[in-house]
Amino acid sequence: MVDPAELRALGWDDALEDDWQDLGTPGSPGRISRLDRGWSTVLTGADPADPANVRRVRNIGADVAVGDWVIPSDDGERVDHVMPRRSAFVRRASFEGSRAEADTLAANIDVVFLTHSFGHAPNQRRLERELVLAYDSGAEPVVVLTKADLVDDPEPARRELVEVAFGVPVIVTSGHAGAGIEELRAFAEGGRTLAFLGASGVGKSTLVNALLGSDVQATTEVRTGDDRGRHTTVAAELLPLPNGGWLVDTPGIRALSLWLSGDGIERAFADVFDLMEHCRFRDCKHDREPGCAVRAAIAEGALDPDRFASLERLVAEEVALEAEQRARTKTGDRRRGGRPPPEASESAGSEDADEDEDEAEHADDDDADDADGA
Ligand SMILES: Nc1nc2c(ncn2[C@@H]2O[C@H](COP(=O)(O)OP(=O)(O)OP(=O)(O)O)[C@@H](O)[C@H]2O)c(=O)[nH]1
Ligand SMILES: [Mg+2]
Ligand SMILES: [Zn+2]
Repeated sequence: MVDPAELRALGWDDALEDDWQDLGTPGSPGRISRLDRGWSTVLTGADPADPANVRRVRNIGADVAVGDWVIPSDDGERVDHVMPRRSAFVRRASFEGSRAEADTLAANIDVVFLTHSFGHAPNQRRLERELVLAYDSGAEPVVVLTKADLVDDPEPARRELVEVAFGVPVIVTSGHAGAGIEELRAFAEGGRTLAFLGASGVGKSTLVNALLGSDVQATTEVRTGDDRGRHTTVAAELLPLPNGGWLVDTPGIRALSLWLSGDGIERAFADVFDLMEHCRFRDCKHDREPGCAVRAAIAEGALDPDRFASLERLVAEEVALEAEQRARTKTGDRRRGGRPPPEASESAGSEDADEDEDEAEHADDDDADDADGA
């Protein structure tokens, strides 16, 4: 049943092949293109328009996200295996209040487009946070500025984002004017998987349609008055690009809270960590210590104090989250009767997250989008 060429066109690679061989080549691998309550749509060939390439598989109890490679049971009643992820974009689900739950927005993404609109003032703090999440996800971040047709000169806003992007490309686009589309498409070369991420109404689906060359995804006007989006896209979906490669459109997300952190903070704030190396004391708190390189850089105007405050907030958030996750792991251990905990970044709490996906998105849109950006 498994056609290797079809799987390759879906993004299957040598690493996945090795993992599958290690499992003893069970079943027929497929890739999840969308999730509905309790069900996943699994592609087994590159053309989703061909019904022979599409399976509906129950995913109750499975920790899965759009973009995942899975081995469904033959009868489609279960997901038997979720293949190891090359990357996963995981945030803390906001609807759980104080409880730490993971929400995997998409898996096996090669390039994540952090999408901002010229329709709003550039938001450096939001981008910093997105860069941390992107680095932690394992995907390569690219900053995408949309709706360039709205401004006479895109340069000032672009430069503000470049200031905190530190070498990450910042691409100016307009879905309406067709600008920057080929630059975006180039990131899919070699059959890679791209994903859009950003607030509602920034124009993600409009760019998706421009890349697909047809109006596959619905788009809706932003609200008059405040320019906020209406959460038109309600579920992530994996879509084939006409010349190879894949694209994930995602629902707009208001707030991104950190989940498991690797070295995302260190990478997104490499400039500040470099400065810290030059503080006189190894345990410098960068407050009032003599010889503090961070304070010196702020005094000289070489480091934006808001950027440093943003870093301190993210570090505090990470520390609090790690404490929560430790507490959670302990509870989980008791529940599982001493079995080893699943790898936190992939499994913790995600069953709930999947089932509550709709609520998760709606919890986000209650409040003003981009409240942090206003
Ligand atoms: N002027 C201008 N408007 C745009 C452009 N791209 C999108 N828009 C408009 O912005 C509104 C929102 O666009 P969408 O593509 O639906 O935004 P989205 O990011 O997918 O929003 P959600 O699905 O809610 O997350 C629509 O009215 C679009 O026509 C653009 O390049 N220029
Ligand atoms: Mg959309
Ligand atoms: Zn210091």
